[in-house]
Amino acid sequence: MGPVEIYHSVPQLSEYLVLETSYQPKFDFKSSKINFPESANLKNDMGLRSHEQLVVCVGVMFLLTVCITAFFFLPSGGADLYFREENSVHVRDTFIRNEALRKKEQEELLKKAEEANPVPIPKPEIGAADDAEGRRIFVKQMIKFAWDGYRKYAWGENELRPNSRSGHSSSIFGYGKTGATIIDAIDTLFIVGLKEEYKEARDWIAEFNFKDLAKGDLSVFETNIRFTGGLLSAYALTGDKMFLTKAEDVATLLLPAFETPSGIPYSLIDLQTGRAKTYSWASGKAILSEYGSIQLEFDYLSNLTGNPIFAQKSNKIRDVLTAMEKPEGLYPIYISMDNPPRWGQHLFSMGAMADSWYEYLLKQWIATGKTDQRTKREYEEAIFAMEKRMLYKSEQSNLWYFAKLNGNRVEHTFEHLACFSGGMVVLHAMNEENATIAQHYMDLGKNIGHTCHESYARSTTGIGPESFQFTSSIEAKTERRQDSYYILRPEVVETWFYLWRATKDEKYRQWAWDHVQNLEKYAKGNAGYSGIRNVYDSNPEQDDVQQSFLFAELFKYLYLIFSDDDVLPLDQWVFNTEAHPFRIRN
Ligand code: DMJ
Repeated sequence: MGPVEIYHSVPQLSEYLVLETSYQPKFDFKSSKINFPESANLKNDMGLRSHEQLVVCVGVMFLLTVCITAFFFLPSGGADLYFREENSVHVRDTFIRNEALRKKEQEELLKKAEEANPVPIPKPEIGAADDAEGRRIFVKQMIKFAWDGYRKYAWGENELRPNSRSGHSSSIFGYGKTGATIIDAIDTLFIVGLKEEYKEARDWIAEFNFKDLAKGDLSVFETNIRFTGGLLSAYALTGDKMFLTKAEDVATLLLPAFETPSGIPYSLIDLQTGRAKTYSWASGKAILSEYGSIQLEFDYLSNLTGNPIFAQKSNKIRDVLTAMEKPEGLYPIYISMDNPPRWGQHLFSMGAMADSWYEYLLKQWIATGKTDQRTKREYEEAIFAMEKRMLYKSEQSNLWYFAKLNGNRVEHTFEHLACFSGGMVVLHAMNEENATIAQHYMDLGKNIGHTCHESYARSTTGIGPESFQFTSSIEAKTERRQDSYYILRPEVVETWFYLWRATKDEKYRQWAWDHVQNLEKYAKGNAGYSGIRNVYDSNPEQDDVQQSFLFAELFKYLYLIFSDDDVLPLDQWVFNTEAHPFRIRN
């Protein structure tokens, strides 16, 4: 399969030229004349004599000649290997023509920078971007800034500490340095047209040997959605087979986790020994969002490689769940590893530990070209049961949210993670033939998008907390210190993205832009972006972690919301839960 037909907007000259150029004389190639803008004439009026004008003219002519000669005769840097000609960024090529010289200059600059005391990085003029194109370019610049920090201070590590300027990792990655950011970011780098950055990431991945790098217990779910998913989408976007081989390697290493009596996989695996286990705190149980979010990647992988093993593993999980009785149609979070398995405690949620199970039911139906009717039916039944038992509207502001259920006890709390559900139901509406059902889910999606926006608007920073409550005294806010943080999560912007695509209501773009500005204000660190510890603090402390999903998800959705709809059209692409796009089958 060759590179796909993805609209790849060619970045404009203005992206690279930040200087105001309107005061410079312009060379008219047709008439071979130099035209001075009005402001230049002003100078004339202010006293340039004719021989001085002549000197300026000759000088400008000379400079233009040098530039044109350099443009046409210096050799190409060859960074276009993986790009179609129509996607190439010609303006930028002038910067990469003399690769050797550029590298030398870069090394010298780096040396100088390292010798000097760190200088605070100026914050860009965020007020300047006042249309979608300018905002899209601004997001691209944010991506470049965050990537440069990772590249310089944490290359090959899982994540970056943007303020300490060092590597960071969390337990989901084990304790090896497996370059999670590189793999999670590569599709975004490609989509936004950061060519050199993409090329460098691609070269690193070509040498990537997961088994050698991974150490300790890794999360099967996170490895699947970030690594297998990231590599699959890189393949889907570029047609570069290397990515597919790597995706298959990663997924193959996960297979021992599926060797359980029921086929429901363990949560953790040590790739060196193949030993797998559940979390120590989960009392020997597996977790719905984890074992339920395998099928999109595994099914796609089998489909692309012709190797049936992956689809067999994910279908087995689905079969086991189909056969089980669901309490009032709901899916509890915990399940035992026996055959047949038993549900654990009756805890139900649209957020943590449950979320992507529902998302994958819907998206698997879409990914199969809407042929998998069993999946569609199970999705509809699950959402219907949740609407019936868990959907509430707040008393004062009429804000809609899915509460949590513990047995029959209702907890009126909604998580940032659960905000993804607005986008999910909108995606359902966009794919639903029955107009009444479609309208119902479009309305629900709008309501959830609004609730999640309120959780942002009601905080001091304009950024929403990890989790918020609905009580007689507060709505869409939290008074719990432990729930007040924000770790660059994408779910709220994700929902606004789907709403934007479905409705074209400008308010969703505006909300996304507000978030961009708040990220600049509160989450921007020295060499990247960081989470913040308290969204209700006017001067919030940063947590010094640049999560890999910042690139995979938040940046991608922000970039897409300011792009045209033919950048990853939703009738051709479906996003996995880490926002890695996969091709929808015919
Ligand atoms: C991502 O890793 C995925 O979206 C996952 O499904 C849950 N949420 C995180 C980011 O918040």
